[in-house]
Amino acid sequence: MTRTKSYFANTVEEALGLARQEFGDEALLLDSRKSRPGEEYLGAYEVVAGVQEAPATTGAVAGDEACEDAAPRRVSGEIAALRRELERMSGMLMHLASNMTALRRAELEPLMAELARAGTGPELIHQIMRRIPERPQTDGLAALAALRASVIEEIARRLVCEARLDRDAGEKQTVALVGPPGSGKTATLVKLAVKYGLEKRRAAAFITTDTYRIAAAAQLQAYAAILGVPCAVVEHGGALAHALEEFKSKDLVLIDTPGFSAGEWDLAADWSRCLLSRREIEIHLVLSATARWEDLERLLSAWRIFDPGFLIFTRMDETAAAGGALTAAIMSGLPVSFLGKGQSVPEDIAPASADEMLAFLAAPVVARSATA
Ligand SMILES: Nc1nc2c(ncn2[C@@H]2O[C@H](COP(=O)(O)OP(=O)(O)O)[C@@H](O)[C@H]2O)c(=O)[nH]1
Ligand SMILES: [Mg+2]
Repeated sequence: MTRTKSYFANTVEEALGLARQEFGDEALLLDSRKSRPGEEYLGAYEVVAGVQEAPATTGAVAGDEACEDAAPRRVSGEIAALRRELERMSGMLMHLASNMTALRRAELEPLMAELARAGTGPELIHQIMRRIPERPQTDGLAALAALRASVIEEIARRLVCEARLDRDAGEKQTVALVGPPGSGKTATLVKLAVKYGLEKRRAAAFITTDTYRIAAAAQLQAYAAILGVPCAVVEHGGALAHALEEFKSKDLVLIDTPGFSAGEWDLAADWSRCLLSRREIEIHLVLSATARWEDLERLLSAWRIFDPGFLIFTRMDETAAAGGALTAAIMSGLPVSFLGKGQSVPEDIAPASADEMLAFLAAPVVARSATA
């Protein structure tokens, strides 16, 4: 099958050139003549050129426009060349991307190591690192500083700090502190009573359910006597309800609880039911900031029976690297209400702040402990 087309130009040579541009070298000169009157404006000569085509396999449209389904070899050659070029470019891009990732990983590694040294849990480290955006196009030190800032920002975004004891006189609140033995519940309770009760002219009262350890209740009673705050010692749920009724006119009622240990979980479960049955009680779980994430994770899981609404970390003064506490706060999803920073009552407590919990990241941990 021959496909034909007319070309006009001022010389036969030129018209044939046009035909070859379209059909390639296979273009055959079928006819040439002077242009017919009325067509001279297209060129002095008309050349009729043709090319032998393979028969169409599909129902192709015949004629000059029907060239899609039988692309000349030149076109298919060009397509093949383009494909090769695209493959080469995509290979280059992949190589570049893997170089960038390796570069980024190398820059992140010291930060990951720093977080791990500070006791941060591995799951949290990986979560954070995955979220760090591509490094900005800056030079060495500035890039590292920007990377550190991104890490701090990403952690801070996940950390919730919320201390809700700063209320006006007349607003009522009941707070229970629960947690493992020696975590600092009683000391924290007294600090809170002074800061958010006495200093704010809010009437405070203590209740302790800790009748299981020798002198545990006596310790709180001694503080109560010094501060002039009433203190009820309760041994069971009924007595707790009675004490809450007795203190219903108080603004701030603070409940101390025993530090249940392994083997006392039946007792803990009884008290958790008691506390949880009173919806007005805010439960704060008190944990030490010096504990490792692995230990805090177990404690969080064990103390979940109290369904705490907040976390308090004590002993912030005893560690320069509270990565475990940070991980506990973020992984539990619980807001941190207060940070204990020493034994002095009431000075050594403050509402939790992300700045303080992330302070260990502001400067390399090694440098900080060297100057401490
Ligand atoms: N260094 C330091 N010691 C604390 C802090 N909070 C509590 N403590 C001390 O930890 C010890 C146990 O505290 P306590 O309140 O009796 O713990 P509880 O068993 O949970 O009631 C006491 O000597 C407290 O003074 C803190 O933030 N920093
Ligand atoms: Mg105690």
